[in-house]
Amino acid sequence: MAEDFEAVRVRTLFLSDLHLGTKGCQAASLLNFLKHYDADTIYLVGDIVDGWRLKSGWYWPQAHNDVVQKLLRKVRKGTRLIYIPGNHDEFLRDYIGISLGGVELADYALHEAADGKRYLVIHGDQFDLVVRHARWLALLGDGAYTAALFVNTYLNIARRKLGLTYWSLSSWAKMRVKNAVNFISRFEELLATEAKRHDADGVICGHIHHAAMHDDFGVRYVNTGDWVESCTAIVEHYDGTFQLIRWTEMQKAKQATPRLSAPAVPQQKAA
Ligand SMILES: [Mn+2]
Repeated sequence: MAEDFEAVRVRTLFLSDLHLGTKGCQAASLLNFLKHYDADTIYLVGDIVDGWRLKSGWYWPQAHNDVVQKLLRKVRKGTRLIYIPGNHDEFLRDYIGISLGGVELADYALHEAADGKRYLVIHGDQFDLVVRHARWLALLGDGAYTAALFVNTYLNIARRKLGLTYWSLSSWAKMRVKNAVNFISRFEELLATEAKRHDADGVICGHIHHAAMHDDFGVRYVNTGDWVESCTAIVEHYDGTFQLIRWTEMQKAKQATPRLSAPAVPQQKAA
């Protein structure tokens, strides 16, 4: 179908935390965004399909299907699609390293930007346990940190096998508003440290539903946000610059500014 706009082409598009399969997913908005942006490479940075929610009751409206179809259509047209599963689509972690219908599945990726900078691309849930227990883990040292990462993975698998709902970081953070700020900053610092461990210039992650882009911890920290509340995405332009897109706000701003080519509205005379 012909649209009345031309899609913006970018080098890379990063999306995470779509939570398709839940009522919270803003699929219509996301579909609209995907119509406006085309990319050479798309990274899906986890929690794309919410397997935990789907298990407890099927919710899959047409709009969610449309999003999947739109992404696959881009793949058919030549976009490289890399899917890095998160904790809510952890069932896909069993398929890591293989390609499903042109979609590459990976645990994490190292993205090289146009300017040669390297970014670790990872969902981020791997660090939940460490984020929550940072204080005593720091006291126990390096071994405890590695052990916590290991335990985190197996704890989640065990919870899944037992049919328990996944512990959600974002809802936890919201319940304790006072702690949320500390929590976010601890998460950011940990992910920045992980980027350094990979000799990368930065990290691109999701998970905490809090879009951001800064250099507060010595390397670039980029968080893609989510499509449940904030409707955010990260794009890399052809010159290697990154942009945080807040789609809802961008759409509102566009509506507020009349287009130059728009026909003049005849002035209505008062009756
Ligand atoms: Mn997550």
